[in-house]
Amino acid sequence: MAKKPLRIGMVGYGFMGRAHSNGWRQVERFFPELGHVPVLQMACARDGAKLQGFADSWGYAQTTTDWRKVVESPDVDVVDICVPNNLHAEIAIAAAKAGKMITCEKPLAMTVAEGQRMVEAVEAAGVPAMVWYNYRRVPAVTLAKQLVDEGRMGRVFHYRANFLQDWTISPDVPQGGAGVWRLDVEAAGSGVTGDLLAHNIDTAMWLNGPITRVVADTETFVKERVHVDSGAKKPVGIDDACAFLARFANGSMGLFESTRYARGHKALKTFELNGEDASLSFDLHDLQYLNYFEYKNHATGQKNEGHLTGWRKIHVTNGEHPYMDHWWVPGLIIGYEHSFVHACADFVRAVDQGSTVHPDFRDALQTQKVCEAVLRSAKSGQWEETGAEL
Ligand code: SOE
Repeated sequence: MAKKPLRIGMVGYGFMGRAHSNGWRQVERFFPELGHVPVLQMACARDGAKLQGFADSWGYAQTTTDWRKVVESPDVDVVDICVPNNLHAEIAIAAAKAGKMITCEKPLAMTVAEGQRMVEAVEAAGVPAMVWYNYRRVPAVTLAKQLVDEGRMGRVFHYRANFLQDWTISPDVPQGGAGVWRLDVEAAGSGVTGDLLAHNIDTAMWLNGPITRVVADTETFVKERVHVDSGAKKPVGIDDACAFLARFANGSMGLFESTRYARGHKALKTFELNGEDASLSFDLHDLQYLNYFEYKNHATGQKNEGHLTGWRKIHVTNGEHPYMDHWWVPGLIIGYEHSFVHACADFVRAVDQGSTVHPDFRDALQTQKVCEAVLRSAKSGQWEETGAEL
């Protein structure tokens, strides 16, 4: 059967522009069963010279420096939004109104109110809309979800996660501009809460249900940084570090920490879930493994006690593991970039079938609600309700 093209209009060409472009390019080769083939149709960014280099290396057919041309183009089916957070809403809402499908980088928006408008726009237009919380699609993380859904954990007591980096310790790192827009509150909305904890919150709520309330503490260690646009020092408005306690709707306790000031850590991203019957844990540095401790088997009721009790380190590379039948032979690993290929595969499959792909804008809005409650709590010093529901 002839495959149909799915023409991608990429807005932005930074780190995520490359990660997504690679995903769109690879997916056809490794998921040949899909009915649509992504075509890199149009690339858009403000800097025309750099844009051409990006378009040439990835094979985009057209370029424009105006995102409205992407949204309005009859040659584009999917608008892929990879620009700083303060531009997500305007582009996504315009794309939805133009009837385009949308894939949007995380976090969804600057605020819950903005995210709500984005949800309304895509739901009114009835267009598929996915947010790139890519870590869900690391096979070991997807396997964790499978184990939870199989009912293996029993009553959940604890969920803890962290995401630690160290790249902004120097006061000489500026704010604003390529990459470091993440330090500029006007472009990013928040610091580690929206940039890093949002990933952890998305995975946490996917695995363990809604987070209902939070109490948080944040810190901005470097109070002023040069802004790239003006060359002058400006106050830093983002959170450099954030720690919060949480309660999930299922009664379990949550503990989350993120910072860009953990000297020696580039991307220490871990989570652990402790249930009455089992525990599981994941570490992004060892992303091919899921660690699983089974106390009581959910099917037989048999308890694992005695001298052979221990954690299993599951090498998630077998054909029966999520996504892995599309890659190499058992035992051979895949990496970070494959989580984006998997997102593309799931998105294209949903387009083929006319079904919904998660996390959609409504799912990502729930994460936004938790992020906002975290920042609210850091100001109020009180527990704050999140209003998140799934
Ligand atoms: C920040 O350094 C960053 O690139 C985030 O923006 C990404 O979302 C995260 O996956 C890795 O770290």
